[in-house]
Amino acid sequence: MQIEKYKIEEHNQSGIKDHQRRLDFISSEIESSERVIKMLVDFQVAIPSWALGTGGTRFGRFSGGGEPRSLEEKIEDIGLIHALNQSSGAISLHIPWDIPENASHIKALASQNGLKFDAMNSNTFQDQPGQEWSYKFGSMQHVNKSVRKQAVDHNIEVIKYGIELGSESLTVWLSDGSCFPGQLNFRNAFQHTLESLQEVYAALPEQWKMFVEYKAFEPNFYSMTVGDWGQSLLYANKLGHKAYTLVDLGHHLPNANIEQIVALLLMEGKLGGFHFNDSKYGDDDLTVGSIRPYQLFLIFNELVEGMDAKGMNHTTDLGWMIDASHNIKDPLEDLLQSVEAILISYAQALSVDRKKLAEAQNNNDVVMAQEILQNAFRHDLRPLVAEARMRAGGALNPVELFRNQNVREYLVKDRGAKTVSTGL
Ligand code: LRH
Ligand code: MN
Repeated sequence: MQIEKYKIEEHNQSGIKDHQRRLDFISSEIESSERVIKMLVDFQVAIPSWALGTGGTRFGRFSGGGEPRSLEEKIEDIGLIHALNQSSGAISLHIPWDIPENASHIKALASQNGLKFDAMNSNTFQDQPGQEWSYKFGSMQHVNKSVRKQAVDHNIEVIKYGIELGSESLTVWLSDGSCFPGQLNFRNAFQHTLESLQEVYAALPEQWKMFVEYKAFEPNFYSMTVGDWGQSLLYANKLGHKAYTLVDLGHHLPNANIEQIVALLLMEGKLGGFHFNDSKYGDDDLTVGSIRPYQLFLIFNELVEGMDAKGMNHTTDLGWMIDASHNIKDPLEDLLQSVEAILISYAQALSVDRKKLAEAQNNNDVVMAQEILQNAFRHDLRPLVAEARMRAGGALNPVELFRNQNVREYLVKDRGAKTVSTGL
């Protein structure tokens, strides 16, 4: 389903007076509003191809209907999100859930929808029909060389699909690990995994990046072979300059200080990108900013400070991707809310008075340092995000327009109430 440009303009016209009033107020409050708006316009977040349907848990899955039945329909849905917010101009594919049977056709359809291909994702955490070797006891860590080779070959195949689509990065998340003490020799598992990743690394085209995604637990519940940022950094350092760590916000042990991890990985030049989501307990894959918006702001505060310290380009030098699963919300509304939360936190981080903060830090003025940070966090910068969206041709209020246009009703009528899309 397409949303015509005039529908978006009509929607913006009906909300322009209130928007302008709010924009004028916040622009009078913070002096950098124009700079922030310009940087928001350029900031793009990749949408995961595996999160356009209804997710579920082992206890149940409650389909919302109208889910995409093919990669083509997934690209249309992401195209619709991008038409509404002009901040979702990339799709991150998961193989084999979304194999581009006809890559040139898929590439053309994506560019018609203003989309490019971000990181490709491999999958050695499920056994595919007819697969020779099972990944029950792991993939790249496996004691059996044939299983490791199967996993390496799969990742090289994923790179091939990515090259055809114009992607320039591969995310490797390994579910490998153990569920019981004694099950695994940790050193052998690490060495096997490193050797396997080195074979995949050797197949990367010159300008490509490899993102090594870590996770503290699930589906293994005693050890994970890429279990935390330290292990991921160990692999990335041993692999070479094309290898980086990937931070999925839901992959940490309770109360981990993620913003400090981000600051150090950035300092080391080994932070590759993010899987944004939110969580209260485990890898809950909830809407970004829905549980801990202050943590998200603190992460972007370290990102802006650290990237500027290294002269990095905010838009292109890191992988900005969402990784979420929608158990009860409409997947498209959930993704619209997630992108909004990311842009709000980025805007708040851009509005931090860095000079004053550095002064407070150098004077051990703890109170003032907190005042400066929370002042930025407590500013309602949604009018800046809306203004950036409108200037880029998007809607002032994407979720409102999505609903006014009865998009889900239309998709259910067009695709059916029981369609199931591939993915989580
Ligand atoms: C693992 C993970 C990984 C994906 C999968 C869909 O929890 O975050 O990034 O491959 O979710
Ligand atoms: Mn992830």
